[in-house]
Amino acid sequence: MEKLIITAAICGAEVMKEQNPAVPYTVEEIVREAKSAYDAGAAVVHVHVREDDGTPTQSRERFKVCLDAIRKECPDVILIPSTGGAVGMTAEERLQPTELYPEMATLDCGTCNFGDEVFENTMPMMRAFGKRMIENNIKPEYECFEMGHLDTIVRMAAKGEVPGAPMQFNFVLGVPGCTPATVENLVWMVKNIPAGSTWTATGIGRNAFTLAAPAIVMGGHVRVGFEDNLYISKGVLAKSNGELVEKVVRLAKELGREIATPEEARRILGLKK
Ligand code: KMH
Ligand code: ZN
Repeated sequence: MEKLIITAAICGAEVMKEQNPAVPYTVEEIVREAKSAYDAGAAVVHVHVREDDGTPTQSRERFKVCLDAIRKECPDVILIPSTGGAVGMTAEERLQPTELYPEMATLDCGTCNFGDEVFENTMPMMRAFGKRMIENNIKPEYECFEMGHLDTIVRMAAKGEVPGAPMQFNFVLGVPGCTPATVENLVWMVKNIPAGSTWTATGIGRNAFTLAAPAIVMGGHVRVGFEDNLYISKGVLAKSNGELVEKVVRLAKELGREIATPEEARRILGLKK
């Protein structure tokens, strides 16, 4: 089995300091959280950015400042900026980080309920995102919140509308209104990816670690972080993203899976850099 790639989703667009004071907004705070995760064993950081007051933004300039600042502290880390942004943003707004030519970026694979809101990813939007990533030579991390998202994106890849093999999927399970974070659902997802693909499991909220454990055993990879879960254990807020990554490292050690360095992760994901 390949070594385990741990991704840290350090801030997201929705969670706020009122929920956990360690949620980062400023450039300095974003770097602090990325470094805590990297030092703990994360090879990948999934990046959203905020204004200093916490407002989510997809500003190309803000992304550039944050990505450059993270790279200074974590020189070889794989950075996956978000093109999902926050619910309600336009496609053009969301695509801004792709103008910075990151080696990877997320590509969300369909419209879905997102709590009380609707996260819109229409077919024309996804074609535009796929075209941009093909043109800018960016490897997508295909975010699937629903079983149907997986079917959709595999068909789009077969038509050449989005980048194809080897595909990297992130199964984000447990968002209220989307596919629940059960082992059964994870197994269904994994059974339906094209041969040669890689995949990561992200369990939302209390499912963060209960989905991480089967992913470790099944040969997948794991994402944790404040974007997905604010607690280290029931009722106890995590002090940092690093603390969440450390818990995955402990689980992996107990289950006999080694942790991938960024260099090893690039090879596993088929990245050229
Ligand atoms: N903030 C969510 C609505 C992504 O990064 O690509 C979408 C999201 C997905 O976080
Ligand atoms: Zn995200």
